Amino acid sequence: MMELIKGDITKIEVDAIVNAANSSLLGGSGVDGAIHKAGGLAILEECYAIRAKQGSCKTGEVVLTTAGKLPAKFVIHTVGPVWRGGGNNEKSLLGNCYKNSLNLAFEKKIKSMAFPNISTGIYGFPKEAAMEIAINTVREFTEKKSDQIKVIFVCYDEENYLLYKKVLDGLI
Ligand code: AR6
Repeated sequence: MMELIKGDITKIEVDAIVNAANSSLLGGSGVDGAIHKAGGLAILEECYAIRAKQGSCKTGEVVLTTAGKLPAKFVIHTVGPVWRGGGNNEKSLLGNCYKNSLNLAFEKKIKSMAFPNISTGIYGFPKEAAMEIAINTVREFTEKKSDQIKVIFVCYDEENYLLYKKVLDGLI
């Protein structure tokens, strides 16, 4: 099941929210900064522990932490690709962010999760192409693996919201 919300992902009450992190896992600006700021130090402490164990998080991969003070229970941190013109595997790497987040949620028996528009801010991924990858990857997961997870796309900016709305209005 897919839903669309315009707003701030730190306010969403779901089992897991997804963070558009960077490979250091140590925070940044954008949605990453907002999540660490609202969630408090517990998230960062777990990120440090994960780094100590496995090193950095590669593009397209995911790690799971507590959500600290956020209304969500968990944060799934994923590292989106930096857009470098499209010839550097950016599209499949972005697909991996969604796929790996969904698979991790499935493993952890998560029933509801919220995605931000990964890579479409500082990392410069074209928004329409990113939206198509996000929706298609979730659809494919729903059809092939499980339709038991409620997926909410949380768009912060109007441009992303309208792009998602255009497609999802025809689907949900
Ligand atoms: N809730 C939901 N979405 C948000 C929020 C929020 N509170 N704030 C921003 N967005 P970005 P990236 C949207 O730049 O492009 C960080 O420094 C925003 O409108 O946060 O993947 C990391 O540490 C945009 O559509 O992430 C990395 O270094 C979307 O979130 C780097 O930025 C993603 O924008 C990652 O860049």
